[in-house]
Amino acid sequence: MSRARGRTPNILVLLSDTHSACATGCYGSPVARTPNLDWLAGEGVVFEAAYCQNPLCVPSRQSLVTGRRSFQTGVIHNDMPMPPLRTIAHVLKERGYDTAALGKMHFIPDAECSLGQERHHGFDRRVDYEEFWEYLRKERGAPPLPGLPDDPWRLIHLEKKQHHLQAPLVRPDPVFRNTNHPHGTLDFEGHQEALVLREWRRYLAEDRTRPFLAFVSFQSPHPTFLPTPEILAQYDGVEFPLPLPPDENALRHPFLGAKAGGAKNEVRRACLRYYHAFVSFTDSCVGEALRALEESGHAQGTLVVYASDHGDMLFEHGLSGKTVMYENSVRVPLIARWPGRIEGGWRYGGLVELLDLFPTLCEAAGAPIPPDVEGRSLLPDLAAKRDGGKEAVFSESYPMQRNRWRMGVWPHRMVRTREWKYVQYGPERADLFHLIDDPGERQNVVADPRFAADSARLRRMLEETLGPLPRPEERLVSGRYERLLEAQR
Ligand SMILES: [Ca+2]
Repeated sequence: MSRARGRTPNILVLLSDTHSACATGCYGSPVARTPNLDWLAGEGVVFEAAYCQNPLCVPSRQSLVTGRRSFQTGVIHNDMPMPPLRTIAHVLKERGYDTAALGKMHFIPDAECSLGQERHHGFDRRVDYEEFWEYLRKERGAPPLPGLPDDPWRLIHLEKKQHHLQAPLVRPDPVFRNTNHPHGTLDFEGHQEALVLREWRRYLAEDRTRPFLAFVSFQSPHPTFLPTPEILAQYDGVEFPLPLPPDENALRHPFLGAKAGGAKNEVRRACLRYYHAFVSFTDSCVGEALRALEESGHAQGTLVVYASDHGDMLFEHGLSGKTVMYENSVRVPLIARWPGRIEGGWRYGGLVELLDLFPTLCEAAGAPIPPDVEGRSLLPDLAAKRDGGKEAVFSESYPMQRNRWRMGVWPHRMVRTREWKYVQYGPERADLFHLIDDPGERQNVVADPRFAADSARLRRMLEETLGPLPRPEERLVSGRYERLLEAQR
């Protein structure tokens, strides 16, 4: 699309955390109430098959903002600092953009490398954990936390401090008494989203001659699940069917089996209720952000994208949480709306990856696409209303030190084509699912000699894109960072 056809657009990226595509009305969920995302979907384009590059918070986000895969950013798990790579904000700033990242970006500070000086990564404006902590203390009366510094440059597990600060404001549900996550209710004002949306309205109200790139980024629906009481009440009486019990493949799986099963059905049902209510909370925040955009008069000239960093298993295959390559964990919602430039109200069935957003936003802004980014711009397909997509999409996951006992030491790598999903767990184990005949991923056919050629072809595709199987990740973690972690124990 040539820029001559319109003004340089504003760009709003609405990002959530842990929102599985399957838990969205416009993705066919029979129970999720997501009226604002459904509205956006009706106005824009819904990507049916969008995949994150690493189903874990920090690596997924750093991949999205740099347009590179995890093995290229080197940020392969949550405790790793963001290296000084160029982000989409650096590139668009050179094109004349005002850049802001309001809310959770999950840049881990590299205390030794940057001495705390670089937390912006190209964004002119940041509202981050330290602003939220100050907000909780000064405006919500959260008590100080002895033993935890206010300086985020001295903390690695930023969310942990947030949960501690929020705890006195939370009303936990007794059903979760004996679980790791005491899900419950929390009023809107106790959420990071309250501050982020307030700052977003302020940002929109400022006089600005330059176009903006703004990330408005929500912590929800990441656990702990803390919907407001009003939104939780919308799910009163809703029946949440439990997924099928884990299949043979999952139970016997050397890396997933130990994680399968566990929670009581009563707790699972309550978890699903709280999760979906928290998704509805996210949806209401999306609605509020879009209303603010509309009221500012900018909506017509703004490209809006909604995405999430990864999903959640929601007890499919007996699993909860993320980091695995099943659909609930790696497939994410992705919706784009650009009034007047992209025809709305249709669904894009082709395979796409979150790292395609980097070149897409560059092209929309009229900025040159850096030659070394991995993704492919979606704009030509969107402009032509053409359902293209990639031959294959990829995701990586590197078991962290603390879950090695069940996930092994080797990287888990996925390639997905229209027909197949192949997951490699180091040199010794792989899963192969035929997604057309087996969309639930319950028949692992990797040992079936009829599909040996398919397995070999998919393994080659993995190596061509992600390189040869790397050594266990312990050798990829820098000694510098290990020492920092050690100092905090
Ligand atoms: Ca996340």
